[in-house]
Amino acid sequence: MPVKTALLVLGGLALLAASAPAHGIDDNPVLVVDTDAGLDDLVALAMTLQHARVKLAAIVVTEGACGRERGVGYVERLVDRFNRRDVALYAGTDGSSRPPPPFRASAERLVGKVLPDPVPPFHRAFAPGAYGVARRKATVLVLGPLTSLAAALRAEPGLRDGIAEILVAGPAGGFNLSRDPEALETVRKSGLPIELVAPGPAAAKPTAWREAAPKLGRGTSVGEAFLAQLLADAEVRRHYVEKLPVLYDELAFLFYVDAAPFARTDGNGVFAPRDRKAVRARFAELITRGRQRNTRVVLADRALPDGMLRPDVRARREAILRKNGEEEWFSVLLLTRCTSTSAPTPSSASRWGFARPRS
Ligand SMILES: [Ca+2]
Repeated sequence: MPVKTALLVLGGLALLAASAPAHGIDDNPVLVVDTDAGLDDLVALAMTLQHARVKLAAIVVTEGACGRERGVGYVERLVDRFNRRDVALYAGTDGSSRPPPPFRASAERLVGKVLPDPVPPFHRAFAPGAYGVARRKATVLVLGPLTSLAAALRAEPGLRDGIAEILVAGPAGGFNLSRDPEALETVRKSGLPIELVAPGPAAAKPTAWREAAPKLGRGTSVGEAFLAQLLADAEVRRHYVEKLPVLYDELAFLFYVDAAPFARTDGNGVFAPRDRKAVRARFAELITRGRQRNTRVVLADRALPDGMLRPDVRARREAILRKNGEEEWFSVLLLTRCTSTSAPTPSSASRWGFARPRS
């Protein structure tokens, strides 16, 4: 990144440093992910797609690690695997005339290896409205270059009113910010809060992953099965673990879910993980907990309103979730008649029935 651009970035971010992080899946549950479909993007998306409480409204696939057309086809395969066609999937803008980065050919080949077979296209053409979510402000989680987000803000400046904040994976000089300096300038000038989530020593992947796929949980979530498949391929493992020895795009999603294991690294809105153990535990939790199968079963993927449960069952639910998790609670739900006949009230219906208490 040219020095002048870097200074502009830091200058812009310094203005935001005084404000506390505004994000969080509880206070702002609508999320839009902008991705360039690298291997780390796929892992971050796997955690996002299977999370029971994240309201993922849209995914935009911008050129970067992968080209736009190839990338959006790859993300279609991933979204289909998680059976999340309820999420609006958009191709990014074709506004970038930059030559491909030197690692594109290998990124496209390796990403293609770990995904399921191609599916008939279902993505939408690029539209600025991808970042605009009706009624609620969105957090935009940027895992690739800012090209599409900037194009949307140029085309529809009013979009900024619908965006609560922008979280970008990577440090100020990282690929996602330096790939398209003009886009960075547009986003910076929008005045929207920007926070960067940068890797550091605490983001190191376990060296054991170089040898074999880790056993992180019971192997029952779609996300864990996907990670295991990804790391079962020696060539992919070499790239994902040795060439990229730290969590990168995945960190931004970890930060979105819970900023506690992160600390501000300076006065410029850049956060980095401060506790390796906490980061690994959160990563394991997010990849292993969530969607258990890729077909919908009754209420499996929906929050159950408190109003549908008798008070004693609500207390029992909390105890089960604390002790044995969502899978156990769902089994109990299927086997027991525990719903009441009273209709949920609007306020109770808006709450997360399956929410696990935040620790
Ligand atoms: Ca990326």
